Amino acid sequence: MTSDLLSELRAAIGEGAVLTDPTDMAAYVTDWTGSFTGSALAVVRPASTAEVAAAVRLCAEAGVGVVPQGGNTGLVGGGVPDPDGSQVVLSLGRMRRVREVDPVADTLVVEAGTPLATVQEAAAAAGRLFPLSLGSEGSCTIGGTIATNAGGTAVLRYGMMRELVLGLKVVLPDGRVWDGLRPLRKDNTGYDLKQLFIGSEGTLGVVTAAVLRLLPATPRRATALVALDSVEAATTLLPLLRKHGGGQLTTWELLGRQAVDLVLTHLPALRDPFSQRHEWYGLVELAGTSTDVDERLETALEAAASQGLLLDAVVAGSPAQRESLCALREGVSEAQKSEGATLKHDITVPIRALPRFVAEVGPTLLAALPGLRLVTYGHVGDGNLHYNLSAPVGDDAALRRAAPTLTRMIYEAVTVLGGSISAEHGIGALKRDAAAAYKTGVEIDLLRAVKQAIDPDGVMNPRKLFPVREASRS
Ligand code: FAD
Ligand code: 2HG
Ligand code: ZN
Repeated sequence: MTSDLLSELRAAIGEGAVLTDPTDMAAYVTDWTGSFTGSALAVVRPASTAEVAAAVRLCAEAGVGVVPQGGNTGLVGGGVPDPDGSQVVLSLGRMRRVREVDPVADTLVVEAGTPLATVQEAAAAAGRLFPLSLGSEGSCTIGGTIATNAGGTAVLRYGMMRELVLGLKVVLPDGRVWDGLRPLRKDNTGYDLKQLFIGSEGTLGVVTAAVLRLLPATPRRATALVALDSVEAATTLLPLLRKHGGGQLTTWELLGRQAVDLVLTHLPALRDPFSQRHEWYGLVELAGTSTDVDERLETALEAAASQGLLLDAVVAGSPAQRESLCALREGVSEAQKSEGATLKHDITVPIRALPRFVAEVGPTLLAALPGLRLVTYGHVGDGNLHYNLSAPVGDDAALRRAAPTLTRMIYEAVTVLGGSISAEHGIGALKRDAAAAYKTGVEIDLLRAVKQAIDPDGVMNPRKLFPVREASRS
């Protein structure tokens, strides 16, 4: 049975596009965090939508689950197979072409396996901007950013991936193709089908191509790192930055002391730009076409200082200085990974509630596990914190033991404040049980109904997003 499927896959998409050797498959079965390692029946690497459709159809007929995978940078274990070796990983890695940039429609058509950075470069070469911006942009793919509805550091101005997609081509769980690859800004013909697939984490189909929106280029950037005494200062500053930013405010990010310390420890090329240590930092960026952004940033910082909201500020004086300031923020994931056991919480609450969340939850966690390190940072302008935990120095086991309790404390506080346990990374395998516990019965019924309608046999990404008991096939 299995060998029949493998022969049929080889016949459909080519001998070299079906990997079965464990060494060849190794990079596809472990996630970026190293927390999820699975085992696959095969890794298939189709080169076209027709080949994806053929592969999915064959797997569906054989009753084998399909795990779509892009750059494998996901942080919730959604793109790697289960450990039982029963699933096929479908990598989009060979579908990496920017097919068209249309200056009239202001759109870009791209294959799903194309790295995000390639799309940013193609937009820039055409004098336009594709604004999605993530630390993983060199490796993550357009298909992955669509499947996770990725966010990043420019959401404040441009929204998440959902707001940047106009059309999609998707291979459905039975191998049929939905061709919605249209550049239309207006299409009120019923449910917006593409939005169902955006953020569906590979559980409804395989995205093979997309039409993306382009925006005006913003070559001039004004960037500063500011020192703050509290999270409240960061949330209080937001309306002020917005007011003075005049629509050009793009980024407002928070960095806690522990996050900065980890970056300075593990990325030794980076320096603390301040002579004094501070508890909190904000990274602010305005982007536009002229020196107006510099003037606006200066005015905003002066206004903030006059209201006593800033302890200090460093304004980037050159592109290289901007890179170093941004690297302090972008480097946290990598630095924390190098520090040992990590427990990630990608949470969001209404922005006004962020100071209360941080003030109330931190002490309860530290009481539960003395020595715990609170690595708090993230997209404060969106109300989204990466409320990550690092083990007490030298005691990874303690964090592992306490993990369920600590996570429960955090998610309960998030729920009380009307927030969400996943702001941008998704549910995947990491949060599938938690998601079921923290969503309402009505929400779960609706999610199940959508899954059942589109993938009744449970072919796509089994045991992800939904709790294990709901999976109907391996
Ligand atoms: P993968 O990891 O391969 O897959 C992710 C999910 O999408 C899986 O469920 C998979 O099955 C599904 N999938 C992948 N491709 C397809 C497809 N073509 N069709 C259907 N389903 C598919 N995320 C943010 O939102 N904001 C950030 O700021 C951010 N920063 C990051 C920084 C670092 C250093 C790292 C390592 C990760 C970061 N991420 C961030 C998380 C990650 O990069 C994003 O979730 C990204 O969108 C994943 O893209 P990928 O191509 O790597 O997808
Ligand atoms: C970021 O904003 C990413 O840097 C990654 O979303 C967060 O590693 C993390 O927990
Ligand atoms: Zn993030």
